[in-house]
Amino acid sequence: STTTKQYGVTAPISTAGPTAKENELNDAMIEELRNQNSFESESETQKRREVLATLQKLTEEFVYTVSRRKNMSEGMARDAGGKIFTFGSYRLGVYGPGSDIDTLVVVPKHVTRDDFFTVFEELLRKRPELNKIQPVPDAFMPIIKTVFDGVDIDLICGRLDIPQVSLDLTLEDNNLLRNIDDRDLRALNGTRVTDQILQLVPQKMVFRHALRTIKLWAQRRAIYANMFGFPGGVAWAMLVARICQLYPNAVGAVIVSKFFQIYLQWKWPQPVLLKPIEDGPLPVRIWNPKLYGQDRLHRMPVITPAYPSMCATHNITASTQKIILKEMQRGLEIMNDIQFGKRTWKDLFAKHDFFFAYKFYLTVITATRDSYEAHLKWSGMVESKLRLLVQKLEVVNGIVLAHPFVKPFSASYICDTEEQVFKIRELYGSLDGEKYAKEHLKKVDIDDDTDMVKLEEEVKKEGKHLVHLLKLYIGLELDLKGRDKKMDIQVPCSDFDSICRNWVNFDKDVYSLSIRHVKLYDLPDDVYSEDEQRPVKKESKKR
Ligand code: 3AT
Ligand code: MN
Ligand code: MN
Repeated sequence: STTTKQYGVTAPISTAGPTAKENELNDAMIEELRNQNSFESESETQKRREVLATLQKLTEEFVYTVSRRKNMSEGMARDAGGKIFTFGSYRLGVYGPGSDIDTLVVVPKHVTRDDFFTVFEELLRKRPELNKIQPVPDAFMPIIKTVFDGVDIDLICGRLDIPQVSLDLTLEDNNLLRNIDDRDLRALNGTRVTDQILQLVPQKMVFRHALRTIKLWAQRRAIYANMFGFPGGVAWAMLVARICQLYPNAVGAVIVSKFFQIYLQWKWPQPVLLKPIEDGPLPVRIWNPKLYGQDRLHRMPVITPAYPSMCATHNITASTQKIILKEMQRGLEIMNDIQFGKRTWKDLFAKHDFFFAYKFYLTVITATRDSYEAHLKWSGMVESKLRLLVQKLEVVNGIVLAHPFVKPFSASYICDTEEQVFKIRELYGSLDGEKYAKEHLKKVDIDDDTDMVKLEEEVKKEGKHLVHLLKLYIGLELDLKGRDKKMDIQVPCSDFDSICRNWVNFDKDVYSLSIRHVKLYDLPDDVYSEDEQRPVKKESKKR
């Protein structure tokens, strides 16, 4: 079945169907996705469906219970309904063995978020299938994280200004957004955006295959991370969806190839849109570079299709844009070679070379002498600000590129003395620090199951000190020609330091932050995987 219908804001570039060769290429792509463990088994998917059916029942019980408590009649309480929706990779159909299910619980107006974190939470806790539960009610996106019957489930709540939420409700209607608060608006947004994306692509299966390939490529190349200035899952999905609109009858492999071609030629900052930006009933801001100076600064805007439209890529900086385009160039070259049989899909998914690529790195180190929970808050806050440091660095004379790495590393140590605490905070992030820790400190591995209370008590009883550390890396490409081989990063670093120290809970006796240079050959071993050979300095030939 071919289509000539227009999807999106322009006519398609080509409505041609696949050639025999393109079908072959596509089969090879899907085969490689299989080899890379991108798909899960049918039985695991069946399990997800069962869990979702249970959660739907629990949602109805939740709404019923709250309704009864608020003196509704039996019949009215039943009719109040309640419905779950999904978003994220599960909804898009690009989930793999490790994916969670992002689930939105939609409730009528007499059920509150408070009820969600009390009544619904209680209902969950009563279930024998519940393996883990971690409610986070005070976050920007209030959430209950659970593992239910072995499946990771993220649950958020969205409350509508309607008396009943029936099973046939959809979230398309913009008027549903009237009279709800910002948190509810944000909660509904995830599902509204994913539903729209799926509606706006001509062939869902083609879109899914292409998106799986692009996601895996972006993850392996370390350019998948909204927080650090790269596109996140929703942005990558929209970028792929736009290419699907332009080639409505192409197979996934062709979409991937056109993806690289088109975005390399794109006249950035022209926005990527899946449909014309809609006006709506709320007094909220819609992305509009003509009206808002902030929106004009977006370098590679990718705009969400659901009202109120927003830019999903506002975090991209001058440096991360260069890195993304460089990776796309590499992608394009590999695609050409794949077509000529000179390389294979596996090559597209090769691991990044971040810890080989630069002569100089900066490492940002956070340390906490308090609970692990406090450390997660402090380091999480610093992580979320890292791209501000990148933006300050990339405008320094002599710095061509400031490349943030998308994955933090962490470790916790038991120190015998105050001096050791001081020392590891100074040296962590470098090869020397790694050696020091190995020789003098006791490393503790902390995960979800660690009994932190017990651990902290033991350390205290022995008169020792527990310190939690986290390190982030920024690769620096320098151009010091014609300069006196000096560049001043004092100002950006101290600015960043001040921003972080402004954190509401900051306490200098508990938390620390430092930024240090590390040369390529002084990087610690733990940034390399076992199958990687760390770079070795060639002996300089002295005459
Ligand atoms: P996985 O297959 O689960 O790894 P995903 O695309 O589903 O990929 P997530 O589950 O992390 O990724 O996120 C799903 C959506 O939830 C994406 C984003 O719209 C929203 N989201 C994720 N993390 C946050 C956050 N910290 N704050 C607000 N929204 C978030
Ligand atoms: Mn997810
Ligand atoms: Mn999630």
